[in-house]
Amino acid sequence: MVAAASKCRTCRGPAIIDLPRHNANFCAEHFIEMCRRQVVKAIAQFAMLGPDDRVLVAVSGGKDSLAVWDMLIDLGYQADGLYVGLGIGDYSETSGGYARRFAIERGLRLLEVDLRDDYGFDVPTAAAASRRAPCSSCGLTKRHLFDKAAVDGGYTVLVTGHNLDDEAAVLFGNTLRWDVEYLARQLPVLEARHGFPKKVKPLVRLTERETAAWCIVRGIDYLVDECPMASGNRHLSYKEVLNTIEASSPGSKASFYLNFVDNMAPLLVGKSLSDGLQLSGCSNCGAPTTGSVCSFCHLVETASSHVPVPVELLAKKGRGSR
Ligand code: Q46
Ligand code: ZN
Ligand code: ZN
Repeated sequence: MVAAASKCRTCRGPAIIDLPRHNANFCAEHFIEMCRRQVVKAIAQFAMLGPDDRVLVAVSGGKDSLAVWDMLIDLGYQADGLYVGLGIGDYSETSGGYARRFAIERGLRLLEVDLRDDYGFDVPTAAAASRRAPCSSCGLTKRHLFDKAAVDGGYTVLVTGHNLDDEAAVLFGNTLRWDVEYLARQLPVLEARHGFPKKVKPLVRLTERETAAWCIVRGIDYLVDECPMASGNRHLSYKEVLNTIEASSPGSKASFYLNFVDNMAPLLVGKSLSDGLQLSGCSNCGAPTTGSVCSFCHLVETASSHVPVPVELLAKKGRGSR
């Protein structure tokens, strides 16, 4: 991770990580301090959380969601976790184990929803039944279940572990298409509206390499494997492109995303068509929707009556899209 003789920028002790975008190396203690500083800065800059908020963290068992949960607890917030079992074969079995162990070891509360047990289908079956890309059915499902758990549980904020690499890759895709609708909504905070909870992304100032290093230094065991249905996901190739640019020009990724948020996003306020949409309650589940039945209830109806599809059948098709 770092050259043997490198010294920490803060204390001049032996460094454990080099961060070219900060033109600095850090020891474990001061790396943790730097991460905390970045998260505190993001929370303050975008008014993400207050001391009285009841926080629900969407937890997958991967590094980002466990890191953000750990950081919020470390910073003194009251935060429960939510794990959604997506039924993606062994991947889901294993990821659930990491989330549960993390919660048990720290005495934290983890809510769980299981797609197959609670709704009678899983992500591979939903993808096949609806003829949608796996990540599209999965994303729709997660958004619905996260929102529902937050609202039903009386949580005031829903936290996700999206990091700088995730947000920069999504921004890159939206910019390639000049998709103003998505660009106008690509903010680290979405306020509560129309029955949706407030949603925040406290890790937007940290890269995925940094969240992985946070987990290693803090002794957090996380699922390293990629989801088997992620192959072909366009955002993975956008991340590669951005990493190539970052390697020759450190700091590009952060300025691409953070300067968008500071300089460009304010110009897009009010440009999202969805801001003006009239939403009513889904006639089946009550969730906010533009039609009479929400997309999730449509998906439940189609997928729960479909013969179960094993993950192996779809995993290699690489039709992912988030
Ligand atoms: S879990 Fe779901 Fe991701 Fe797997 S199917 Fe795609 S969206 S890649 S974060
Ligand atoms: Zn140090
Ligand atoms: Zn519904």
